[in-house]
Amino acid sequence: LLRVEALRHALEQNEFVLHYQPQLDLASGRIFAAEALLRWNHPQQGLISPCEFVPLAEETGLIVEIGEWVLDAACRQNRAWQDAGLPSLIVSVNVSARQFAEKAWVSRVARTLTETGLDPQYLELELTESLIMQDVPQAIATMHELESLGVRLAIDDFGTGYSSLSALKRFPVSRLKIDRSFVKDIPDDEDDMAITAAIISLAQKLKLDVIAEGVETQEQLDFLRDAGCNEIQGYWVSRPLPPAAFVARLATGR
Ligand code: G
Ligand code: G
Ligand code: MN
Ligand code: NA
Repeated sequence: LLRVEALRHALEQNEFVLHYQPQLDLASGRIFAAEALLRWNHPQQGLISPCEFVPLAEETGLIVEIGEWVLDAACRQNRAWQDAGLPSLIVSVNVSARQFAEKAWVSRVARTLTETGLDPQYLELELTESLIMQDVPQAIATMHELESLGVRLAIDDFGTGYSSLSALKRFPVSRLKIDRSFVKDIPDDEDDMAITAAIISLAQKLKLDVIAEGVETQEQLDFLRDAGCNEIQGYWVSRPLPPAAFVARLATGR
């Protein structure tokens, strides 16, 4: 049984690590961004998926501290890659509702950018639709504060929540991430294909970037490209990779 003390211990012992999943721009054929994904490198059990500990961290509120660690580590890593002469990338970080609701969060983001020396345009924060919908006016206010810092905002798991299209227009976000549940059954499920194409066209009309998640096959990629989606994330490009493997992948040029 996982206890919160074990998670706190993991944080103190620096046992959390980030893996990076590349995002491919189909027009240029380049990896232009990466999503930072948390793992627990347990001394006995090895790598543990966030599905196994993020829920407890959310329940107990420890996700706030873990999230601060994630933000700091991702910004630090991205800056280190730039200092090493790698092409500049956007790194996106998942934000939990508890973290987003913290009073001091925006100033914490600002401080992390200053401390790590990362140019804010290379940080993207992924907010889920359900996080935003918990308190729309508050979320919009916080999003505007984050926008003023110069960071990018994305809506994660787009299509699975209940954000109305009129609300979407008021969110200062730069891109939508199409949830992988819609991508998974392309090209077999006509409804999922219709929904995916509709999200892509909505994004285009609102002048937002749009990325499809969970792309695993050439057929899915072909459908998405034909529908006008130029950004791809998923096993077809790469699994999430430890930093060294991610850099090796970047060095291949695509
Ligand atoms: O990478 P993976 O399958 O293991 O991620 C599983 C889930 O954990 C995803 O829903 C992802 O959004 C979430 N997750 C991964 N990293 C983080 C993180 O740094 N913070 C939060 N809050 N959730 C994360
Ligand atoms: O909720 P979020 O979108 O942050 O979750 C990202 C999760 O999706 C990570 O756990 C990651 O490992 C997983 N993932 C990434 N690409 C694929 C894919 O192509 N197929 C499947 N099944 N899972 C993926
Ligand atoms: Mn995500
Ligand atoms: Na997602």
